[in-house]
Amino acid sequence: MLRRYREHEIRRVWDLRGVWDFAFLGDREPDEVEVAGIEFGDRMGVPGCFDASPAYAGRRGLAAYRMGAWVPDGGKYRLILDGVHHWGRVYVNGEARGDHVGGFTRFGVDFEVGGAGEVEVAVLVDSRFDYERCPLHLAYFDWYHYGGIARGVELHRLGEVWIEGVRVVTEEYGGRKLLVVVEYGAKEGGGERELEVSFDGGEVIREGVKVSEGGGEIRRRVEVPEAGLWSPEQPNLHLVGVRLGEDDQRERVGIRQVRTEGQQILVNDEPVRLLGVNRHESHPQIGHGLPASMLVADAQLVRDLGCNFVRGAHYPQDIQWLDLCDEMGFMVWSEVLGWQHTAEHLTDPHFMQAQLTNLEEMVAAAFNHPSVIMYGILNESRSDDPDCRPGYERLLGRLRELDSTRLVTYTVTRPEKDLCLDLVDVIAVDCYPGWYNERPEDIPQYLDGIAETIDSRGFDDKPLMIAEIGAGAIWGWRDWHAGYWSEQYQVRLLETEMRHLLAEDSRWCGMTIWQLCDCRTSEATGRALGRPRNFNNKGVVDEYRRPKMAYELVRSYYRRARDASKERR
Ligand code: ADA
Repeated sequence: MLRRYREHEIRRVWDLRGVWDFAFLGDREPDEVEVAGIEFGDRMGVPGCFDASPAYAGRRGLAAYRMGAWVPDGGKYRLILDGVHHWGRVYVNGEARGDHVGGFTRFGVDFEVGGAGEVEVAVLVDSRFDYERCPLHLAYFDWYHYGGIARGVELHRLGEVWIEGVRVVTEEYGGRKLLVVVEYGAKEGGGERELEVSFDGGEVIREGVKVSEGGGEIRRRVEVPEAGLWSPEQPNLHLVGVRLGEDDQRERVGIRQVRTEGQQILVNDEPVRLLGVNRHESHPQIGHGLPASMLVADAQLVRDLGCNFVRGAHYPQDIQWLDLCDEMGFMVWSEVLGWQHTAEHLTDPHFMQAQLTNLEEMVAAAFNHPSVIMYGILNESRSDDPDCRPGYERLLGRLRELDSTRLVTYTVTRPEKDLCLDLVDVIAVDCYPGWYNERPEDIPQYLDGIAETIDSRGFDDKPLMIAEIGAGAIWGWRDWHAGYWSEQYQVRLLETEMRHLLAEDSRWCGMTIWQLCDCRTSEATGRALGRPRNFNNKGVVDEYRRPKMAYELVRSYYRRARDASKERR
């Protein structure tokens, strides 16, 4: 999807972004809609979010998108959609081809055509909250769930045998030993195809392989002694190319190892201190579908702030964003969609299945991105409730099964009674001292108290970080009282917190400020009343990325901390 490198040199791919036909259908049920009967009286940009446009601002409901795609010959095709908010059903020539739940992950639908011509692609998009249909997006979450086709759409021509995906695993970073796993699909089996693997353009494997009917997996080991390693300071990247018969795929990868040792996180055996921000992928005029220019602008802000770490809160972020993180040397926490769930959800098989699918889709997208060093689940859910523990075990266990090369974590809000800390590699605490609780002057003791609690519970052998901390400030609101919502109060809290958490001898291995940018939040009354302007105002820049007073403060603390760790090396 408009990556920073060409994913295919042989496979034919058509970019379907542009202006599509659009109809807002409101409260209609998707099962009752006849696609052929829809009157497409309007148009909408793809990617984009219809409710971020003035004409449909704030409207939730069912919407329909349509476009005509040209196919040059008969055969098998795949439509790939990178983000449909938040439930979607895809039709090709009037026939439903597949549904998808959850807005922030890729899915595809396959179809066959008899010959060259135009095919009608239609997508029903539902942004209403409906637990039965889509338990991943719920009304009470603290962000605005925009609706629409928010990320790119592509059409791929597939042959008799096609590559489903390529995963490149660093097996031994010192020896530059890689495992290349090629998943493929095949209409028929028994045939032989040529497999070619290249590294930075140079052939490393060429051989014949038998393909199995329906598909299968090919695993090959390669050694690339000359390759540079990926690290936050030197983010070297390499292109791994795979050709299987008439199909091909390229992946841009980094060779590195992530692990923990005692209280430290190590990248290539070097301790790293995480200096980060939480990032929502949201903009009031664009919704969730940020164009390349905005992604780059956000990445430049992260770099300018001196950060080396970003938490993708609270869902898998755009693949193009991960590409930027890879090349700019940011470490990333990639998170499964979720927010403050209780046992009611975690014991519900319907919810758990949706979580597992979302998790699998996230891992598939993140796998070859060296920037992603850890995965997170279930933001601020009830990990202190014994009824929730099986859910945590299941999701974290599945993450480890799918990808054992990364760390796993979740955010802890009740450190004294949390019941799942043994399941994670990194203990990550969310707290808002001086904002929701405690007095500003008590912040250092409060933070020390959390660390002592964790350690005294026997987890002093694990890295401990702050995943969220911060304060709200309305851009431009400066006041002699320097109280709540003023830019000065945000500065006061962040300064106290950063000074303490980033101290040389700190127990904390990192921190992520809540948050990089202000973001629109849920329209639900309870939430709106506690959030001036209906925004979560804890950004160090506002929703238009205009800096608040806190920006300079954060920048100076993070830059100093980075310089200090460079000196130590
Ligand atoms: C929580 C949550 C964030 C945000 C934050 C806040 O920690 O994870 O999404 O809601 O609180 O602003 O209070």
